Amino acid sequence: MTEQDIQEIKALLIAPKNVVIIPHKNPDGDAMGSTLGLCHYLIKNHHKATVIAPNDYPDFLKWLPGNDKVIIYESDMSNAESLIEQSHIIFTLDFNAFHRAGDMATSLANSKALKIMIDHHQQPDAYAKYMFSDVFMSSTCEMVYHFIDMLGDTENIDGDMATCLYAGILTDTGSFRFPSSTSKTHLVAAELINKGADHSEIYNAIYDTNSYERLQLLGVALKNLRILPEYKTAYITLTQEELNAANFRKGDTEGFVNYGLSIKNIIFAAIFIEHKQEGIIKISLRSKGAFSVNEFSRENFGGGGHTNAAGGKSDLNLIDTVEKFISILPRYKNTLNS
Ligand SMILES: [Mn+2]
Repeated sequence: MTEQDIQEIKALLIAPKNVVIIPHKNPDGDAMGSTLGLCHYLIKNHHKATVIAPNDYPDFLKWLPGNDKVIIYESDMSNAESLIEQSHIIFTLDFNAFHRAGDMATSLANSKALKIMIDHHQQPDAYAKYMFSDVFMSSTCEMVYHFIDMLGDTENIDGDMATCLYAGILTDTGSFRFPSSTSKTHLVAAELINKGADHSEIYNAIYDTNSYERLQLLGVALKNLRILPEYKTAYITLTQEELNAANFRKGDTEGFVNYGLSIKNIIFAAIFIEHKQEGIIKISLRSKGAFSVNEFSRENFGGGGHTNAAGGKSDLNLIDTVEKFISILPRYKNTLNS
């Protein structure tokens, strides 16, 4: 984002605008934190701003300030469509390709509204008039802070904004432990605490929310965990039956994949989750160091993300998906062992 861009955006935001802010499908903490944080900021600056999420998100994010005003596209389509229709500006946050907005993709593509992207994923599409894209950023929430900073307006960040932005930084950095979490990230987090984010309360609200069923499901996942030492790889499977038996709720499997990575000498972890209704296997991939799960997913499982965290999917059944996964590992053996 150039100085020229910033000046143009500033000029654009002088008069009240209708603004729609979109997170990616299956929104996570960073997606909801960044969209809600920006939404509070724009409303405070007299714009009419609304967050429209493509679909619903887990309960552990529903305490975020402003959550009650979020519109879920899937269940409130006509309202969402008319807001998109009337919007002057559309912000797309924490994603960079329309298809990541699920069923909203077509409406976004057809909309004449000016588009601004704030995102830290790789290989952004060129749909936005203004692009703030930086793969070295810890989180989109950190970028929203920098965006407000570039507008010269951090003094207007209040407790609600700070809480939303802090929540997304916390979740996207794995509580500040991923390499993407820099000294700058910590400085932003410190600023957000100064502005009213209660770091301890936010942590509890997000992470100390286990249900008994989720812990039982975690037990099943850990029992299903397999390791392939020659590839420094660990993977977990969960069948639809196992999910049903544990009374699975959206978000329950969040973070399970990371247990594989916590094993000594394992640098690549995967989880394969059966979704009978959609007829697919959802895949989450994590790595440590230089091994790029973004590339691995792009090459084999039609997904992508970041170097150390990516998603993907498979149309094969669960057993065949795992078989495919194991069969392609030899191609990566050198990289995994370097
Ligand atoms: Mn993110």
